[in-house]
Amino acid sequence: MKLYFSPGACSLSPHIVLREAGLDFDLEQVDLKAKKLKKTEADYLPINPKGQVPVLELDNGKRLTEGPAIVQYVADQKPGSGLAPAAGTFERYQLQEWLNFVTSEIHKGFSPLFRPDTPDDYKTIAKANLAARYAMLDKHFAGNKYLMGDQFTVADAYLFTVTNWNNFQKVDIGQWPNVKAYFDRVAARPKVQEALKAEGLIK
Ligand SMILES: N[C@@H](CCC(=O)N[C@@H](CS)C(=O)NCC(=O)O)C(=O)O
Repeated sequence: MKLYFSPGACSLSPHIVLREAGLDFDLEQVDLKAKKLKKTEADYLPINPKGQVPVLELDNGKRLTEGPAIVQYVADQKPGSGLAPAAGTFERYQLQEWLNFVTSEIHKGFSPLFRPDTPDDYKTIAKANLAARYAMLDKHFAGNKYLMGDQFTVADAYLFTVTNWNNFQKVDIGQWPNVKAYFDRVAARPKVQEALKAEGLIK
């Protein structure tokens, strides 16, 4: 398997999940601005016409895009890992509920903040929207170790990845103490540390 990624981008989520699942995989870095592979400078759009990471390429050449789909595929390769509840169970839909929340309310809530052409007034609104989401999550983490309770799942890899972007936006997550404790708890996981090191995000 091969994961197309860009350091610190949302592709960090499937990167963490691949390591947590203990699967063999290669990493291929993408230059998202140039839409080229970093190593060979080959065009990236034939690989993913969306021009985005992540892409998971299977050994048979098939490709999967969209982070929430990729992390579930990876988790299902290791059913005993606890990374996702079994397909068809109510708990699996609860996992999808969280993945959808993270993707639509948090991940895409951040996107305008990273665009140089977003008007400052809109950035203020986007930051307020995100703050409201994190205030809700702070209440959740007052009584839960992870999104799904006691068990670390793929939804945590995703929420950790996007919550890390607060650093780039100079937003102090210490204002939500339970979110901060959750973030530190996930960051301390050995496989998360490995992924952060492999992407050059920590030494
Ligand atoms: N809906 C996609 C969004 C992926 C996405 O937003 N990727 C960003 C990095 S976090 C990207 O590749 N941006 C470059 C671009 O859109 O040109 C998913 O959930 O996987």
